[in-house]
Amino acid sequence: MDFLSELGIQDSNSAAFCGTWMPGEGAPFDSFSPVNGKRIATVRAASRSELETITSKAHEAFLRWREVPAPRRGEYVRRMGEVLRAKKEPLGRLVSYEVGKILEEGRGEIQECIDIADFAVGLSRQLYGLTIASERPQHSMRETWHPLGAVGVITAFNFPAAVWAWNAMLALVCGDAVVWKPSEKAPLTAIAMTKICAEVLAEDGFAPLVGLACGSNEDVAIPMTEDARYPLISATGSTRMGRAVGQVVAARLGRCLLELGGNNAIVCLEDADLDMALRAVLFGAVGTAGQRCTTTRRLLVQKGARVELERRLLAAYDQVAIGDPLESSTLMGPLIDHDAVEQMQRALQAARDQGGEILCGGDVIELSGDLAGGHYVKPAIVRIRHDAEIVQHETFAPILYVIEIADLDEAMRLHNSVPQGLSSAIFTADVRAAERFLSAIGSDCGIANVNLGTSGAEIGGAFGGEKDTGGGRESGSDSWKAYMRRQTSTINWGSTLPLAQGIHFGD
Ligand code: UN1
Repeated sequence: MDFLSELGIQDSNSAAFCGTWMPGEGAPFDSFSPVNGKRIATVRAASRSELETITSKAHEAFLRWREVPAPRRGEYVRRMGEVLRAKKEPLGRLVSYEVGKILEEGRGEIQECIDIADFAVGLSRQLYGLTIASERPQHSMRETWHPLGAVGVITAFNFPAAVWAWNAMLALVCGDAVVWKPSEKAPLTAIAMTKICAEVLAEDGFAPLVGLACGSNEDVAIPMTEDARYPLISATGSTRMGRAVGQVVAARLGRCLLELGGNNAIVCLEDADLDMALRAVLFGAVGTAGQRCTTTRRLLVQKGARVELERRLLAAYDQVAIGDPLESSTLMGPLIDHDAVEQMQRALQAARDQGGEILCGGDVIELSGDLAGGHYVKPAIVRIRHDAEIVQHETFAPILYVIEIADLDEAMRLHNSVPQGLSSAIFTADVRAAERFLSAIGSDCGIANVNLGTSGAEIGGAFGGEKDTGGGRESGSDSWKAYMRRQTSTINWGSTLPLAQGIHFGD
């Protein structure tokens, strides 16, 4: 476990950072590895009063930070990206060991942090506003973007570094502070990331800009969402959690950026390249053990391709090496915990009860030796009717529902008939079908791809989805606008005072 010491993780660690590490007065808890169920280290949670200090220090730091020119803020983020590059390997290993994704994906997750840091550096010189033609003579109008304040970032276990980085790197160049409430299932990755990024900011007294408060919902998440010193709460997790956060933040007229559940489908038409479709479905459904919000959960396959694609999928699933995520030959590591295994079993039972046929997998696997006590399962393929109720739900596990469709019309209707709207994809060689899938009458998701899968988005695009997915957009494109406040200014450089809309008032 050299990576733990390389990242400064000790046997007992504070998860309360306000520019300096605080005692961590909340109830201590352990971070367990899903690889073998073993305790990795103890974490001392942030108490409610520590959160108060973290919030006020972040806010104070923000008041100074907002005056630093944006390109200079970008310079700090550039240096964070450099340290992340240097620490990519131990960080990737920690992600892999703490949440169970395979090392290749753990490394990919840190690469995603580096990529967004690079993006944010460029952005720091491109926080463009507008100039607008005024209807009044000798007037000019413009729109500028200003820093917002401290952003509360609540993240899930499955992307324990990258989702924070999407938020933090943009927020920092936008002139904001960030206070992070990570998942209690992945606190060590959060501690390591905070240590690395705070060090870059510390030289100039800006370390409180990256506050960390890992603790219970009562002590941390709820007070953060209620606190007007957080003009923006960015939350990633279940739709249930997002609904609760959204209501509390809306009640105080704060802003929310929500990234919630997905129920992502790949549509595969008869004219598709089945080799490509196969690989995309495999990565989308089995990658990260089905624990991405972008995981492929439904395969809507046209009648003429179903038998062949099922055959190839069954052969491919049979070859999936399940085991230690840190071993290079492994393709699928464990689920995050015992609860996740149980939820998968419950979903499979519901699928059976609703007429689904389990084509393969679903079994719980007890591995021995170093992996005894880990939460391993076999990925499942279930052939099912689309009107089975279970298909409406996101189960955070590797279950792929295969649904036969007659044509593109039926595919699109069924595709959009679930409450969630995150990611989607179509495999076809027909440009008309592809464009229709991407059109206003096509996929209703925030992400819609052609001839590639539902997961593994690049950071350059805006990431997020519609309906029960929450409507937020993070990461690339113009997502940065969520982290700033917009100001419209009209400047009168003449010596009369004409009113807009041609109104005469007392003259
Ligand atoms: C998530 O699962 O919360 O597109 C994020 C993807 C990754 C991000 C997933 N880049 O699959």
